[in-house]
Amino acid sequence: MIFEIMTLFPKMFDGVFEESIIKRACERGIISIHLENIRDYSDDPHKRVDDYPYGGDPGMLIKPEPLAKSIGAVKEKASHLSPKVIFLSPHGERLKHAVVDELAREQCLILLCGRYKGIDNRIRDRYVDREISIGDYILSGGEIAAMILIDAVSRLIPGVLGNDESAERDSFFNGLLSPPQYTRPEVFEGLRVPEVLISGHHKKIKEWQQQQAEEVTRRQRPDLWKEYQKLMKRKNII
Ligand code: 4F9
Repeated sequence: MIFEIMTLFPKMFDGVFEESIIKRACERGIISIHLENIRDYSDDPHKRVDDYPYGGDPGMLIKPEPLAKSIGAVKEKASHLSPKVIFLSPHGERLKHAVVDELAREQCLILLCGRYKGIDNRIRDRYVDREISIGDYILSGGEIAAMILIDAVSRLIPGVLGNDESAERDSFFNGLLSPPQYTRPEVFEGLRVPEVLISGHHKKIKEWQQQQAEEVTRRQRPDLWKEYQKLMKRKNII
């Protein structure tokens, strides 16, 4: 998977992908992350990329020309990978496991990070394939949302996680939150690790974990629980 990040602030990405799982995936060539500075595509003598909105609203917008040029250049470079243009924006559909899973099947994602008050809407209309939000709040720009998307998507690409880290046991993978986990010591501040986990009885442990996962999901995320129940009903019918 190639991630192409289009941003006015490439320095924000310094260090973020240089640790742990993402770093290893880059080194192994399973993913690569490229940065493009939108400002480099400005024809303006002062490299200006923003302008006032028509209609007199306060704030500034990113001009369409440097955006179109930068997206065009990257699309051409990656044309053999059928790149998808993703715009990180609070107007988009919410990023959740199912969306992450779909994106992980692509070969190249162009991540467009907006700044100021947004982008000229013609870019949305002409170039954006999918608009994605990480939640109902305003960030200073799309950069941090892009980092989150890259991290979550990368984890679902085959080979990125080692066996010990495998995604199948993560929350959301099977539609449930993961069950509680414990490590040594067996008693901590008077609290014991649930007996079943030290029993060595694998079938019982599995059953307990499934029951706990269902319980935690029902209590903490009734919305997910409803979806899970629907999914189970559908599976029983088939
Ligand atoms: C992007 C907010 C994705 C939530 C982009 C300001 C944003 C955002 N999810 N906020 N620019």
